[in-house]
Amino acid sequence: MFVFMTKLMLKTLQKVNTDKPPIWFMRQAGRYLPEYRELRAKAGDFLTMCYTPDYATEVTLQPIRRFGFDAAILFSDILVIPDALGQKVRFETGEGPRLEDLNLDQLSLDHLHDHLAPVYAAIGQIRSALIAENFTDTTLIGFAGAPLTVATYMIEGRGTKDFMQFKKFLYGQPQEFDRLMNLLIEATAQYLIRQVEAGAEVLQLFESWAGAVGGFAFEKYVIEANQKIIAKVKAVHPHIPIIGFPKAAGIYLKDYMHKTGIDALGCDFTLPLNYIRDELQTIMPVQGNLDPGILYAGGALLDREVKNICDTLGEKPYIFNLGHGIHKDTPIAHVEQALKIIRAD
Ligand code: 1CP
Repeated sequence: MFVFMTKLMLKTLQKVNTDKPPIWFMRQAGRYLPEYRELRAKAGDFLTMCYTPDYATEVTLQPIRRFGFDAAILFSDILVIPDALGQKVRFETGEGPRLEDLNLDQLSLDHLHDHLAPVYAAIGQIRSALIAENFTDTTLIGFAGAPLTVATYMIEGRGTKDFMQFKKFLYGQPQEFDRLMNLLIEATAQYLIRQVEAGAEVLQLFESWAGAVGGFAFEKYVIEANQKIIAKVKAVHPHIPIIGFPKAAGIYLKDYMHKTGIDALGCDFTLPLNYIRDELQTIMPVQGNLDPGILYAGGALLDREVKNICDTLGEKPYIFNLGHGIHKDTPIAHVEQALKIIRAD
């Protein structure tokens, strides 16, 4: 008899209650793992890792082998999109991303899929590796940065704390900014559609810098831009679950949830658990939201906070995750401590 088993993560996204929540951690592949650091040293360059399917597959699998997470996330970066559009990106060790000066006239969709072909190949290879290594309940998440977040890097040329060059462009050259956003919307939608075709089972849109704007800019460049991408993806793949992660969106969160078409909300660590349970989890499944700083600090507080998340959100579908990416110096023992509590609860 053919028995159809749905994966834990997919069940939760279909709003089915499960005994235990699926678990994965944002940025779960990365420098806190010695096996990652070893491979990174061998590859030499971060983007080489992203664009070499063997490396990307290996690194994606590393946290799954070590911790048995319920979801694997494609090893790549949100900045492969500017790179594929023609704005060269490089990563200096310990310095973060550097992008060459933005020139809108030089960006184009023409080489998008050629450039990203290794990423699509990696997705297929990761799916095969998960099966070969018997991680048959592990769901593969594909992802992209949302346009506003990616645009902050394209305009600033690097990570920023105050977003002032970005805002000067957004508010000072609105037509040019719209041109950039429209290009990113199209590129991101096409990229995500191809990821699904290559084997991604869930998608996450990282709007990590949603909290950088408010008012009309939030409405247009966060909500509308995310909505357009999701509509384009769902027009081709209506059943693909999409998780939105609009970090620090505060008072705009419910609007974001109702208008973008996401299936689940990634909650950042600033959101109070009772608010998530009473106001957000009543709308759709939620994901989150342990403060990576608490995971880094460890101790009795980590035990309490993890248990509190499980107890507060456990009545309805939720995915255990962090409220932002794991810090690179996080002790592995703290990850194990958190997992023990979630799994025992
Ligand atoms: O080895 C290294 O030195 C590179 C460190 C690193 C890693 C491991 C970067 C550079 N990116 C990544 C991988 C990555 N990035 C993943 C892989 C999958 C996983 O989660 O395991 C994902 C999903 C991302 C997404 C990403 N990149 C985001 C959105 C999530 C978030 O943290 O808010 C952002 C903002 C980036 C940009 C970026 N890439 C890398 C760095 C250091 C940064 C942040 C730069 C900054 O703003 O200071």
